[in-house]
Amino acid sequence: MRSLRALRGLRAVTSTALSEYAEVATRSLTTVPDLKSVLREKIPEQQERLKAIKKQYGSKELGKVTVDMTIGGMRGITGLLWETSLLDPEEGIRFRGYSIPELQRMLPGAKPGGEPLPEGLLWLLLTGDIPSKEQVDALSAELAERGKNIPAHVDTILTDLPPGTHPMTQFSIATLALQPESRFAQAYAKGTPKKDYWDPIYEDSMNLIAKLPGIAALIYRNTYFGGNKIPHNPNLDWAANLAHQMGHDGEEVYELTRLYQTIHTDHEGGNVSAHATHLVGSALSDPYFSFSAGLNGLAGPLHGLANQEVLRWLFDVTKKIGQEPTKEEVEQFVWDTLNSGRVIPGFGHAVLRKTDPRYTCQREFAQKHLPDDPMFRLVSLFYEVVPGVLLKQGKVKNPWPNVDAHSGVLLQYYGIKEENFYTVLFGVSRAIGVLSQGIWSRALGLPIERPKSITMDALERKLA
Ligand code: HAX
Repeated sequence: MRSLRALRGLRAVTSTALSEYAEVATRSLTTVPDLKSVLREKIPEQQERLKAIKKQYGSKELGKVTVDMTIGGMRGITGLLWETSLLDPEEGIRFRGYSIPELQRMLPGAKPGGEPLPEGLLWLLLTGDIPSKEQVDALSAELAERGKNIPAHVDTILTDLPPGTHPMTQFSIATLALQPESRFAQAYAKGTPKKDYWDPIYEDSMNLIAKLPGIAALIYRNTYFGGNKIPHNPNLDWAANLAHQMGHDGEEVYELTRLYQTIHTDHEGGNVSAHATHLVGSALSDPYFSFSAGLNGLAGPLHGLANQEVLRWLFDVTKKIGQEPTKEEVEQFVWDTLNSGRVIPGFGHAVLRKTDPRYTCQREFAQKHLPDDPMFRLVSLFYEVVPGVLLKQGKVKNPWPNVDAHSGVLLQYYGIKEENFYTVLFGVSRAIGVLSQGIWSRALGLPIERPKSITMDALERKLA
């Protein structure tokens, strides 16, 4: 079996080497088949599967669309094919069928029993297979190679931005500044046929994912440390390199970064960052354009920016009532926030109806590593109090905490105190999910997105 796999890998790697996009893959030749080879073998089968689904079920109904759904942000309309993950309102996210606790057990870590390496999740999202440690290590090495050089003009563009430019603005601009490197844009201009689109999209996506830790660290060091940069360490994995280049070293902060970067990757297709990336990519805009669009959506306070907002809100509490408020004081603070017309950041969700398992695994990390941290105790107190208040208020469909309610407190504990930067860390991770799906979208030949809109006039005419 092993030798058969090796032989298959050798054949696939040899054919990849002939491809015009394969320099990097050939540099990381290993005895196991590389990610692109494994993916290449899976694509025809999934193309046939989609064809069969269309043929057999193409005219069947998946559900009805009510006026409330149309007005309510297309809420609940099953209108997208998204292969990499699926969200269950009660259970939470499953990545290619695996829950977060399962992935914590099954995906290879930097050390046995450690947090999963996000490279392993990237492998899983692209192939549907749990990779071996050997495969993950080879992918880590490949990403390190692809990501080691950030073009100098990116730094120049970032440093020319006005002081105080939000890190998410910088992140989106930096992503677009890499667009001239797009292999897909070059291939399309040369007339590459549709069936081959996935290959340069794969190259762009992997190059972008590989460079994101360096880009994020560049923004971090420029914004908060006067541009004093820390070089990439080729011996560290992708996530540890992110923490390292930001200037935060140590096995625990590396472990947190690995967990953080794993759990924020994907949350099926309808959330704003995923959908925006998918939508823009469907016009055959390359991954630099489409991911930058996704980042612009992630920068909204109802989506990814909520992690920054949670921290500010917690600081507000400590400023107004001190580090150790009572339950009654917290309850009053929550009511005051609601009565002033604001949302409680980090609580609620458009799909979930239970505590987000991404919240739970961060809570478990805190219980293990920082049980006595005052900010963790405060977050725990909010976990006890907020759902009851939101239920009493009677508006929200889900009173439970989401992923953003916890992440900031963990980052603070390990010295990453600049809350304006938190959504960038989310964005680095989100690239793994949305770009993996982007590769599959092109491999499956998904068409340009074009839902129908309607005016109030037309709606009244139609339904009167
Ligand atoms: N605090 C106060 N009010 C809330 C609320 C919260 N945390 N969550 C929902 N509501 C309100 C809504 O604003 C809405 O009010 P109106 O009827 O006046 O418009 C009502 O409750 C019903 O909303 P819903 O159907 O329960 O929730 P939505 O699907 O409309 O919104 C949101 C989902 C996540 C945007 C919402 O819960 C929210 O604003 N939460 C706070 C911000 C936040 O944490 N965002 C991050 C979500 C996870 C994520 O994407 N991470 O990136």
